[in-house]
Amino acid sequence: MKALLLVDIQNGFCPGGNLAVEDGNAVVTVANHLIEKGDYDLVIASQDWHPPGHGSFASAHPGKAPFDMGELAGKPQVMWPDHCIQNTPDAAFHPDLRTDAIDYVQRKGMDPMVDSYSAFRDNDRSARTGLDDWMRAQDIDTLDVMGLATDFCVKFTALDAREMLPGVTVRLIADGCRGISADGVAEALTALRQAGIAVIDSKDA
Ligand code: VGL
Ligand code: ZN
Repeated sequence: MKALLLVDIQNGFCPGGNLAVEDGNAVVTVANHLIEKGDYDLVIASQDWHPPGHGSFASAHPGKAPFDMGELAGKPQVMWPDHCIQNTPDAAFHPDLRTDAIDYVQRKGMDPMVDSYSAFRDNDRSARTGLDDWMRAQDIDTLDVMGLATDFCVKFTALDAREMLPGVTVRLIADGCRGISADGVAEALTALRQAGIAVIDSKDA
């Protein structure tokens, strides 16, 4: 089975959203094109889904501003603007995304005391979301990952897929991703390649 994993293609990470990624909405066209080409047996989407007052929000830390470094449960944590709060438009998938084609949605980031960039497990690597079990049951041999943001949720989702799904070919669709910082994107691509993840263009998917 060939699967497409769409990471956090939500209003919050698109222009106008609370944690907007430059040109983030451009990934919607790439996702829809891949879906419409029809080569994927399964389409999976992750959704950042935070409770109000989540511990990754700068607003939950007196004296901190968005994008400062801070701490959460004793570990270094980027202080994000309030974003993707459950059941708000910011957390909804981009309205143009072909959500009708999504077979499975994995929400993440619900625990107020730990962030979850990866769709597979929390940043402290303890609590798993269950996506790995679900994927294993589907007999997936190729997993193509794309979405937002390259340097955070896409990176950690793809790295966890590589580590937690041995035997599955994991590929990153580079033109289907946009990132928060240029340096972060360059580092992410290096880390992904080092982990054995092919970085490809959507036309070669
Ligand atoms: C993300 C920061 C905080 C992402 C989610 O989707 O990349 N980044 N929450
Ligand atoms: Zn988040």
